Amino acid sequence: MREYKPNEIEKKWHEIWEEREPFKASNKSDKPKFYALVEFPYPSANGLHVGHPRPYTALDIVSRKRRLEGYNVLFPMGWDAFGLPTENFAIKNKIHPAIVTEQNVARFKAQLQSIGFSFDWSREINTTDSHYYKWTQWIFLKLFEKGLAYKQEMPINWCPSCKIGLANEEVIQGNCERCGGEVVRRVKNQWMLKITEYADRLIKDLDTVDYIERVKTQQTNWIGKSEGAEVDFQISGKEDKLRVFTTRPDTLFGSTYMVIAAEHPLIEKYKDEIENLEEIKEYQHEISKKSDFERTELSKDKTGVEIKGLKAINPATGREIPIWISDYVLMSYGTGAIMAVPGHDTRDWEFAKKFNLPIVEVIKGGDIEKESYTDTEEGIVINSDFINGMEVKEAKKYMIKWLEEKGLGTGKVNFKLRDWVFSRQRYWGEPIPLVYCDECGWVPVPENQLPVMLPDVENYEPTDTGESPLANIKDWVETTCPKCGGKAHRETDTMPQWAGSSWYFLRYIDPLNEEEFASQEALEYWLPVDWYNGGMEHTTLHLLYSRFWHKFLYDIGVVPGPEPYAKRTSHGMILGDNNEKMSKSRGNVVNPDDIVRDYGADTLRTYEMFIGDFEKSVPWSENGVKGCRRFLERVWKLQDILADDEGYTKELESSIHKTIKKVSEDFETLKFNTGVAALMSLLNEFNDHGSITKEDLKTFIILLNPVAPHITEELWEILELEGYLHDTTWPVYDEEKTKDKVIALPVQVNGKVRGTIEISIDDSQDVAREKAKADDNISRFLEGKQIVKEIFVAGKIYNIVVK
Ligand code: ANZ
Ligand code: ZN
Repeated sequence: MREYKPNEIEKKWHEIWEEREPFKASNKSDKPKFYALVEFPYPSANGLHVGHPRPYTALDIVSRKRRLEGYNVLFPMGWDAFGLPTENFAIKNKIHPAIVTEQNVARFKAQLQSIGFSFDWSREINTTDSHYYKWTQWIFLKLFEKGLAYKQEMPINWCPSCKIGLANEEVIQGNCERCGGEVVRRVKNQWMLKITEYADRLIKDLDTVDYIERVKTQQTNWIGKSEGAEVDFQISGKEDKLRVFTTRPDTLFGSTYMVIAAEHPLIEKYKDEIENLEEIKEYQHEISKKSDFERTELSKDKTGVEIKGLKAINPATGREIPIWISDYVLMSYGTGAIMAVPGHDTRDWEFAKKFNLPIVEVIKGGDIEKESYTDTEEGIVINSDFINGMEVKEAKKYMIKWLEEKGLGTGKVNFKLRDWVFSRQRYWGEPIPLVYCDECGWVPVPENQLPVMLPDVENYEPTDTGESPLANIKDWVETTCPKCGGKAHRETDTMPQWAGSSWYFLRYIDPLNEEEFASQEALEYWLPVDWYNGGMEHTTLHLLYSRFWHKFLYDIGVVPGPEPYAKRTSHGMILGDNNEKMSKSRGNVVNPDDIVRDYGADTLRTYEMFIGDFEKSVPWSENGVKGCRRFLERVWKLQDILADDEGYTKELESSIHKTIKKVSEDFETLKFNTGVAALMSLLNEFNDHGSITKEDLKTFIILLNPVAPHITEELWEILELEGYLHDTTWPVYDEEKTKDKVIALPVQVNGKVRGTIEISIDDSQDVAREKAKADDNISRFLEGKQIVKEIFVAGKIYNIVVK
């Protein structure tokens, strides 16, 4: 027997696969289809780390299994290559971002190929390829045409160090997601996409897809649907009303003061009448530096200033109440003003305690001296005139009706979700295909002139004015209006990194199509994606954005269904061996290249799956890697115990059927670790048994193949099995044979165990009696005696009392 040399074997099989193309998907096939998708990587300068292969191996296993089960499988890969890190790296090292991208892609691709993933490389895509971004621009134009892209002065999150506007989602606890630096607010004219128009459907349609629960919950919370009412509070002695949004109209009688956001226009309007304008201005200035996140942090000490000289009237009680400003009320949500109900809202309660404002109990059940009572399920309304005694739920409805009848307010649904800031003032992104004409306004570049190519420039460094570097390229910017032929200039902002990934799964379906982003026929065949696995960190960004774009494409009739992904699962992170997140700065990054070189790709893959529960974060361990290598060595040595005859090993039959069942099920239910463990224990049984048939070994290597494809293909060849493993079929099990049927049942005679009988668990007491009588040891105690009592517990014990 040869030595197990993974590097040689793996290289050999990569060549065979490249030559034979067993993983190539066909757009015309009679087979059932299966579309497996993993998130395409951003090709950074760092290369892969061992976290990347975890989800890739998982869906590679599913894809390989499906092919053996007779499916036409699409399992593609590509590059999400626009974006800041590449641009920043390019600037720092004075290399064009396109060249940086090319180098990084080459490195990533070589790494992925060395691990032996069964991607259909003939469908490789790259978001920075103009043949690709032509269609990203095309989709943007469709959005623009339908009024879903608009330009607006926006206070945006500005990262002074990256010199870029960030979407809310890219600001993590007040800091830039990319560089970690502090984010400030700045007003900028930005392209926006109206994702809010799809908010309701984005929640509702989650019922139609098979996503793991935490993904559904996170998306639902992020979209944040709130049902309640808008209520008008008259400003005492003035024409104006102050409108609030509340989810608790049932507590209106308990509103003892109001709070408006610091930016609320009411302040500017009544500046001459506000007695403490100076104090208010000072407060406004103080909090203008803070992000929304900091302002609304629950734990923080409440601050605020009363607006002296203005009062509002509670429409339910008719009483005058004070108006305050505080940072805990945001201008960007609801109406930018609230009715404060300190008895039943935590933040209002803390604020009222601090500034000595009255607290009125209007829902029974708590102790509002100690804390606000916020339970909405149990409470009964009190101190509230005509709604006293009602349950909260009923009172809400009643109050909305009352407000509407009196013309004081209306029922209202609000969403936390904001429109998507779609402009970036950077170079390395898709140009926004619009031109501005003084006569015609914003005019789309005609479809037949797409793509609007990203111009080649000398200097793509960001400008301090916050304009995109494209603004400096005069002969690119200056153009003619497609509508009137007059002078016009191009939009110089580019799209955010999320643009290309919002529809990439569609392009894989028909990647070379020059006429359409994909042919209708191919889309009909492949969609929806059957299984999409990706990181939890993409739940509220990429996953939501791509669902939004897909719904839009569905609405304009260019994709066949309203949801892109039938199923979504997610993996846990791989941590450093010290249990910390892997990162360059912590120095605990493991490079898969090293593992492949020292142990082989099959060992890497096996360990990636065996490391632990797929859905949980787990620390890397070099010892674990070694254990998996030893397992594969033992698999290799199974050749040694191959029985000469082709005989059938009855003893192993049940174990084999059980393992087929276990592995088949585990690979479908994210239990890759226990699937591998089942193969390890079958291997132990083989060795305990001392010999195995070719047939049993064949079954074993097919089951192991999706996890460790190289060693198993090689063993297939060594065993001189027919054709190639990748052309064979997945084994089926016989449910009957997976059951532990025959057991050894202990038999007692007058309280003493006298022997055991081999009996099936389904057998009756009569069968047990016959077997006991037939057993030499037991029958000795029965002969010449009379059976007076029997206790038969199937599968456990058979007790006979004789006289
Ligand atoms: C009165 C009230 C009584 C409220 C009560 C809550 C409990 P969600 O569920 O997140 O939508 N609110 C409204 N606009 C706000 C803004 N711009 N900034 C900060 N807070 C705002 O929350 C809606 C509730 O948050 C609203 O209902 C309002 O307070 C507050 F017992 O109104 B409530
Ligand atoms: Zn014009």
